[in-house]
Amino acid sequence: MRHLLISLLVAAVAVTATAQGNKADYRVVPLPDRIDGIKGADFRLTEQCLVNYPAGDRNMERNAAMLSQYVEEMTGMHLSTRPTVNTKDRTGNISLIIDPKVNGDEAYSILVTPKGVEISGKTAAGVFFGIQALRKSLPVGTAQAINLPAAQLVSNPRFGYRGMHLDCSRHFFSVATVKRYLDIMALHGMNRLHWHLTDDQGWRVEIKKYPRLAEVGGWRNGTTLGHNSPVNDGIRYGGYYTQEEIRDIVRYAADRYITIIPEIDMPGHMLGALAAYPELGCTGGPYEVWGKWGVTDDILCVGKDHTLQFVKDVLDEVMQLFPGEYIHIGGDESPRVRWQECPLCQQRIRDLGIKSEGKKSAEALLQGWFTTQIQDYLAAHGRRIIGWDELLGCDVDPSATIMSWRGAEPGAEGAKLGHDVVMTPVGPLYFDYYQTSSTWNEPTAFGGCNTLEKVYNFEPVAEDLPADKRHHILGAQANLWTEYVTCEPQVQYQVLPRMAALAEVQWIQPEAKDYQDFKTRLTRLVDIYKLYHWTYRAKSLVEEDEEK
Ligand code: TNX
Repeated sequence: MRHLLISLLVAAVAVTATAQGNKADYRVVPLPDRIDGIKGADFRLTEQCLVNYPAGDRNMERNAAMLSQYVEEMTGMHLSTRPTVNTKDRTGNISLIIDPKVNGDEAYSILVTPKGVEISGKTAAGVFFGIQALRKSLPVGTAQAINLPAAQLVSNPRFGYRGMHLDCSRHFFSVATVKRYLDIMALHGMNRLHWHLTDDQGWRVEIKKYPRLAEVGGWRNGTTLGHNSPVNDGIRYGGYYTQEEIRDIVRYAADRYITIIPEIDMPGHMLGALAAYPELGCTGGPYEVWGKWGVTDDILCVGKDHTLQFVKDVLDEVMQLFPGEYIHIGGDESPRVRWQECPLCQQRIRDLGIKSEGKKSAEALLQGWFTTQIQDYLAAHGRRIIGWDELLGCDVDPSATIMSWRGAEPGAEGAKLGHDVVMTPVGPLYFDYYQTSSTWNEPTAFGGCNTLEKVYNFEPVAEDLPADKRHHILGAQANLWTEYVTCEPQVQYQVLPRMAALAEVQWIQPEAKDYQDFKTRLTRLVDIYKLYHWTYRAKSLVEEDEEK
């Protein structure tokens, strides 16, 4: 009897859970611009529904396959995909549609009526973001049917540049890890991966013309423990991506409408290359791939023509691998002490007639000259450069896009000078920083404190930026530097759930933002993190940090 009662009780709870759980909820992260209810019954999503896509459109075919895969992962229901030419096939099904009337290149519109679901975009990318929204509105858990309330959703991302960065130099991450990072970005509606591939601690991209870059520059003999302690683990560490692997990753990203922006950091952060080819430095070495963190004085010698040729050769191969418009050429943290003492660099300064101007030293302007050479070279190949905000101190051409990292002010300054700008200020967009002020039980991080709430409340466009300069703010990006990030679960922990907060910064209008409301919606997004066994900081969902 007692057993029967308990089983009945369990059954009753299970039934209620399914009844509640089997309804879609369109209040996802990022929140759509509009969710308008429509009169009429719910649409019932079952395994009988097909995913229609326009016949002959390869991108839409892939979109359909991905939607089908997502639904299966989330609910266990398998939906078949079908190429269609006829609009009457839409009844009872989900249809993916290219519709030039949708307002915005990456915007989506979702129409749910009792008769079917239509996900429309002006482009296949827009449809893909609509697919993500629909996917996120589904409850996680095995189901035979899900009710989708009749409604019309529309959303158009506020910014065109919605980025995440990943440093694969300080620590090296496998192809599978990078692909999962791209999957996480896709779930959050992001479209740019800034991939930091070279630095003092390791060169991570195969360059055929200079094989020692990866073979020698890709490996260090040990790594300091903690924040530059005197203890080095003495363990040889490294790795690199072959060109074939890079192509595979670029394709994987493109399938998710993510453009990869590779960063080859120059003229500083180059010890990996100097260890491989010491003639590229001012002193000639010997150099070692660094087992410490920070900024080294050893940088490229730009007094030698050979160095310029080397950089161009490397960029030739990089351009072959990465079809996107932008190449990130770094430019940050480049001490000029070697240049001050290097006869060849000083000769270059004289030959070019460079003179210091006010606060700008001759060596700073030499970096500007070097950057311009590279910028012109890339421009001749139809590419544009992005660089860190240090470039503002080197008189570079306004056609260079600036990444504002030392706070938000350099970004505003750059925009006023006519540069396009991506906002990625240390506070709050450095995801290598702690996400709480009480760090005792946290994995070691760089320092600082960028809480979920701080990220959520970030506003990329400075209030006092003149109206005619505002269009220069292309968007925002969070950076994951990996000095202290050693494995994939830690990569995920640092970015989740802060990426969700960033996604709302990138997608929705400031007046639509509401942190408390975001947090209630976030719990359902986290159900998806759990489904995929992604590591995330659970405490950020419940606790309020005193340091907001
Ligand atoms: C500064 S951001 C750097 C990186 C470090 C990071 C640590 C930037 C352009 N340079 O080299 O990894 O700080 O937070």
